[in-house]
Amino acid sequence: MERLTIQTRPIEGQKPGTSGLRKKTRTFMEPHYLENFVQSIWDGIGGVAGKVLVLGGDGRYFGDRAAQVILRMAAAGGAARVIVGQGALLSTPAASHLIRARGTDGGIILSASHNPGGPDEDFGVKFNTPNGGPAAEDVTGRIYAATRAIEAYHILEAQDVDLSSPGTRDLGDMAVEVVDPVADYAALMEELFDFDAIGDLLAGGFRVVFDAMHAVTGPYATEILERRLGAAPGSVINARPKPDFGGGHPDPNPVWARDLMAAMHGDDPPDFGAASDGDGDRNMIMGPGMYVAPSDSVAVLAANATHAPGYAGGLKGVARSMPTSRALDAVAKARGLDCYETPTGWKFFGNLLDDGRITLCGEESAGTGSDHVREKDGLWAVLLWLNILAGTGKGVPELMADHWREFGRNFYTRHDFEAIETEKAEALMDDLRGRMDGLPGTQAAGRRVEAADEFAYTDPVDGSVAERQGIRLYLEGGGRIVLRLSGTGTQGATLRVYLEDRSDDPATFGRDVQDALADVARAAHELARIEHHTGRTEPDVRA
Ligand code: G16
Repeated sequence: MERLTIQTRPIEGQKPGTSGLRKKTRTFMEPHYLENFVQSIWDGIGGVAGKVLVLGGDGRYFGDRAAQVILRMAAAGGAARVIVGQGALLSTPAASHLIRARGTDGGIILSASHNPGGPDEDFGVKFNTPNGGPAAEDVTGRIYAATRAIEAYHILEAQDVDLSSPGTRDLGDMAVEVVDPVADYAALMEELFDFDAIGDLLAGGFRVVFDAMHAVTGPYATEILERRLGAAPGSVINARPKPDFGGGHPDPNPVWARDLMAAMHGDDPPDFGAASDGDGDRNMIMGPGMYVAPSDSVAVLAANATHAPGYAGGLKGVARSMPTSRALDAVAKARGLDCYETPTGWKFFGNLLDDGRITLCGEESAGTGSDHVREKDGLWAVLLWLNILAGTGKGVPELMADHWREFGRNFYTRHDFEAIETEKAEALMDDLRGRMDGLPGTQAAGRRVEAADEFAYTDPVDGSVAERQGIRLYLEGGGRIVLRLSGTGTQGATLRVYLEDRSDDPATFGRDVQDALADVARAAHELARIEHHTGRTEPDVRA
């Protein structure tokens, strides 16, 4: 087998975003595009000679081809071993677990998360470090620098490696170890949760539905929920992973998880509903006729986690991304826990988890997780919910009602304005930034602005600083508006407007969320001059 050195040149735009490099699949399929980025990962981490890596992805279109290229490039770089999920499949949390459990030097995850898949849709490549978490800013910075200086990449000339069944194969001098993608992850879940209690709940007639959205969690959920916990066969729907996710967006929210919404809002709904996304790290939780907002979900999990054996000793602390609602802060305050506020991006939780400052964390974007891995984890959240429902004997609506009575309610929604011209989106942010200092004391939509700032984060563990992480406008009475531009889109810019309001009055807890936040939304439009800059009056998505 010959080791080829291919001359190349830097390709524009290979800067990793919120979570790795995400682009149109056709962009990744262009000559040298994938190879340039993979070589830059190797160069950014000081080479792969002698190293052990993990490789897998969410099964989207082009993932199988990309995996073969990456294996040949790892072999050419002198890697000792690559551990690959069978069929090149690994959910993001399962990859994080394997990276940690096998003591490896990191891994590559092939996914564009909740974005659709297919030749005209999205693809992504992300490097995770030996702690199992997404590479931190210093590492992604070195990778990006390497993409701008690259002159050549190295690849082995070889046939495809058989990834269709477990076993170890040679690729030049490198070992390719193909593993069952589910086994180790399922064993970890059995350590953390009381499978007997959950099994008893299900045996007692408690019905669940889990929508895998034709994405990677199908095999994981079928094994854990149906085979190990005894949920009725067919409880996992859309269970077979497909390269185009069956033509849908594998995004677990009320807009895209249509089958789940139909089941939970239909006649005789199941007691509990959930969905996960393309790569298995996000989650959506529902009760009969009821959607649980991700910001509420992380607060409920923090308040009740001790029902699960893995958290019976209590939590060290908690964290949320800045735009996530402050429902979690209310729990932390009542329980005497430290609560950290980080920029958007799971990578920012890594140091807090590694340093033992927090046990549990979550984000408004449907991500929740704990120190068991270094990624957010969709099925983990589902199992913790089930463990809590089994432990408390409550249903989802009852648990939520009790939670709001104890901690108050943070009404919360996110309005997304998608595919805006990048210059216009940046002009909006620049304009608001320029006017920010003059806003406190002014009124918008009948609400007084109390404070305004732009979020910057200093990591308490390593002192690294992340600036310009979103503009915050605080309103009198506990309201808050946050504006930032998404770092995961592949087309133009997405303006995210996060709206929150607080109530301690039980008479309001049943209000419709969009209604409850209508004046905060109007204030956001006025203060940020959204129509003036973008021409838009309505968001594309209300999450
Ligand atoms: C990624 C990050 C999350 C972030 C989300 C949305 O999730 O890991 O931390 O909240 O993107 O980011 P943005 O608002 O910049 O689009 P995922 O599930 O897409 O990997």
